Amino acid sequence: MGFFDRNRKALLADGIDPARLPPGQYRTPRWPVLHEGPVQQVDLGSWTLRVWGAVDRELRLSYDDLVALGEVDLVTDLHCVTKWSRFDTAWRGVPISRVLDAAGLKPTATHTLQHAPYAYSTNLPLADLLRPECLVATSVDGGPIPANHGGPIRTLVPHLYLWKSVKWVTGIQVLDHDVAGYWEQRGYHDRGDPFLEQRFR
Ligand SMILES: Nc1nc2c(c(=O)[nH]1)N[C@H]1C(S)=C(S)[C@@H](COP(=O)(O)O)O[C@H]1N2
Ligand SMILES: [Mo]
Repeated sequence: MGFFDRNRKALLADGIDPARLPPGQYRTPRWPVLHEGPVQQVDLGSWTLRVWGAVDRELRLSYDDLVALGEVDLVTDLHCVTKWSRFDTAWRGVPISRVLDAAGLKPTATHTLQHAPYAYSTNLPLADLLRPECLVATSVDGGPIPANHGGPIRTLVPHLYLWKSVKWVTGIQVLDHDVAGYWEQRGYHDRGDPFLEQRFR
């Protein structure tokens, strides 16, 4: 029996439905840290989220503006393209759909680019970010998001590989066409559904 089969048996033994583990992934209780460039030290008091592009009103939300849009809690599994999955991570945050509603989407809006310092970006069809489980996250596992995991504020796009969830997020750009992000320019898949193993193009 190979490594991945043993991992599925271990899930069953823990009473977890192995169907939650996408193909080619293994479960880890750890939470690895992965990113390009240095860990960003972001001060919540001066943090802003810029929302611009194919919207009715460009926004620059402070942390208080963001939280005023209303937070939700959810528990999700994380899947990294480097093959680890972390189950049952508890998040709080503002649904990205509420942020985009506040900006007002133009009828031409079809795609998005999320932005972060150090030229990190990732693109997605608008429909993916509008899913209710996609958050501008403000807390994880009952506390602040650690800086090395993209805190104090990162996005969470849990139905896709984790490179689509942006640490230290600074902006969401709404577009009327698709523009490849940082990893997508380097051969990663445009969408990245872990259950379809959309790792690379
Ligand atoms: N700003 C920023 N966000 C990023 C990245 C990055 O390099 N910079 N890397 C992505 C990748 S490839 C992964 S796997 C996850 C890792 O998140 P974690 O370190 O919290 O596990 O962050 C994603 N978001
Ligand atoms: Mo990744």
